[in-house]
Amino acid sequence: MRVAVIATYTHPTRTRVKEPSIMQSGVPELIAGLCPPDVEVELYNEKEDDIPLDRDWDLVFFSYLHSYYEHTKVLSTLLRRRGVRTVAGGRHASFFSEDVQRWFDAVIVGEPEGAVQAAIADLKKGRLQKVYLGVDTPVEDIRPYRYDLIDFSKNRYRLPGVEASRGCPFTCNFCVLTGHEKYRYRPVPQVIADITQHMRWNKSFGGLMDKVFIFLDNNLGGNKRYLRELCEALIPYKLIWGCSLTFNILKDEELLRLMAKAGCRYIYTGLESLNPESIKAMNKGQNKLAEVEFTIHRAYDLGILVSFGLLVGTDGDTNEYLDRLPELLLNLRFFSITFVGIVSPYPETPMFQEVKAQGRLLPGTISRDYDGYTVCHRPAQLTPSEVAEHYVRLCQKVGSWKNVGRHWWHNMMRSRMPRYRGVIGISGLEIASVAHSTRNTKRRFIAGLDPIEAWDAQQMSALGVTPQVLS
Ligand code: B12
Ligand code: SF4
Repeated sequence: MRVAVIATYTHPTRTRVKEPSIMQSGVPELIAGLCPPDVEVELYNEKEDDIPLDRDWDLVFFSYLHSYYEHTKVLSTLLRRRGVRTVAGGRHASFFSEDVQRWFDAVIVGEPEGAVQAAIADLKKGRLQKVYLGVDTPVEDIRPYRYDLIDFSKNRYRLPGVEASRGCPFTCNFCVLTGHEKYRYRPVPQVIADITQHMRWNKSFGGLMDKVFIFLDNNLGGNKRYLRELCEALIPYKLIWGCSLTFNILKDEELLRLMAKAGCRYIYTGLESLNPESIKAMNKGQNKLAEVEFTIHRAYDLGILVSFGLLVGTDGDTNEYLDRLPELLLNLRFFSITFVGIVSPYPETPMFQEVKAQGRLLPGTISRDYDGYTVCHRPAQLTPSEVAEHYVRLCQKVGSWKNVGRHWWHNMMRSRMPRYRGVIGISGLEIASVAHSTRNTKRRFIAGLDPIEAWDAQQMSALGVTPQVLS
C-alpha cells in the first residue's frame, strides 16, 4: 500500500511562492511514524516544494491550517478524481468535521495516534470509514518521528523538530488551543531518546546546523519542574536547540541559566503587544511589560536569543499606540521579531464568539482569510483599513535590512556561548522574512478585498469547490 502525508501551504501574499525556512510542520514525520512497516510512505511539505499530483498513491493524509483549507480541498478533489482516497486531520478538520467530509473521504477528529493506524487497516479491508475519533493520546504513546524521511536538500534551512508536550496551560482568548487541548508532557527519557537516537541532523552550510533542533511545543515552559528535568537530561549531549514558551519563564533567571547550559540558544515568545490595554484584551496576563527590556537583555547575556511575535488589531490597540510602536521597538534595541501578525478570530476561539456576538466580523469572511495576515473583524478602536496600514508599515520597518543590520551589530558579540553567533546570523534572515508578506503590493490585507490565489480560484470553479464562509 502506498501512502503520502502532505502538509499543505499557501503564502501570505496570496501568490504561489514557496518559503523554505527553519519552521516546518512536524506532522508528516509524525504520521509516517504511525504507519505500519508494510506501508510505503512519502512525505511532502508544500512550504518547500510543489505536490506531484500524478503519483499512484492509495491513500493521502492531509494536514493543514485554517487558511489552507480551500487549497487543500482543491488538492483532495483532484486526487479523488484519480481514485486516490484522502483523509484530513488537524485542528480545523476536528472542529469542522462535517464540512470536511464533503471534500475528503475521511476525517480524523482529534489526535492521530491510533486513528491513523485504524484508517489504514480499514482501507486495506476496503472499508474506510467517514469519521475516526482520536482520543486524547496518553503522551507515553507518542511514537518517534520518521526523521529519516526528511529531505533536507529541499530546504537547507530546515531544522528537525520534536514534541515534548502537547497543549498549553494558558487560555489566551485568540488562541486555537483555548478550551480544546489539555496540557500534557512526555516522559523525559522518551524525548531524549527521540533526539539522541532517532533524529537526523541537517548537515547544510558546512555543518552550521548540525546537532541543532527545535521543540515544536506551543509552550515548553508550561511546567517549570518538567522543563528543569528536561534541561538537566539534555546537558551531556551538547546539542543546540530553540523553543517557544511564555514570557513568565524568561523572568526566571535560574531556569534560563540552566536552559542556556543545556544548549538553548533561541526562545520564541508571543509578546503580542507593547500596550498594556491590548495585553488585557487578549487575556494574556502572564506578559508583564514593565520587565520586557531587562528580561531580554539578561537572556542575551546568557547566550539566548529572544524572538517575539507581535499582533496588531486587538481591542486595546489605538492609532496612537501603533504610530509609536516602531519607536518603542527601536528603543528596546536587543530584540528580534520573527512574526508580525494581524490578530485573527479563529472560529473555535473565545475571541470569535465575542466578535461574532457583537456583530463585528466582516461580512463574507472565508477560511482563506483566517491566516493571521488579514483583518477579519472590526477592532474596538480602529477601522479595518487602519489596521492594514499599520500592519504593512510595521512589517516593512521590522523586516528592513537596516533593522537586520542593527540586530547583527547589537547581538553578534554579546555572548561567548558555543554557536551563539551562528544563531544570530541565521535569525537575521528570519527577521528579514517579516517583510515578505507585503511583497504583493496589490494585497489589501482585509477580508473580502483580496482574491484567493488565481490557481486555486480557477481550480475551484472548474471542480465545483466552494469556499467555507465563516461569517
Ligand atoms: C511549525 C509551525 C508553523 C509553520 C508550519 C505550519 C503548519 N503547517 O503547521 C509556519 C511557519 C508556516 C507557521 C505559520 C503560522 N503559524 Co504556526 N505553528 C507552528 C508550530 C510551532 C508547530 C506545528 C507543528 O508541527 N506541531 C507539531 C505537530 C505534530 O502538531 P500539530 O501541528 O499541533 O498537529 C497536531 C494535531 O493538530 C494533529 N494533526 C495535525 N494535522 C493532522 C493531520 C492528520 C491527518 C491527523 C490525523 C492529525 C493531524 O496531530 C498533531 C498531534 O496532536 C505550531 C505550534 C504547535 N505546537 O502546534 C504553531 C501554530 C500551528 N501556528 C499558529 C499560528 C498562529 C501561526 C501564524 C498565524 C503566525 C503568524 N502570525 O504569522 C502563521 C500563519 C499560519 C496560517 N497561515 O494560518 C497557531 C495556530 C494557527 C492555526 N491556524 O491554527 C499555532 C498552534 C501556535 C499557537 N499556539 O498559536 N506555523
Ligand atoms: S500562551 Fe500561546 S499557546 Fe498558550 S494559550 Fe496563549 S497563545 Fe495559545
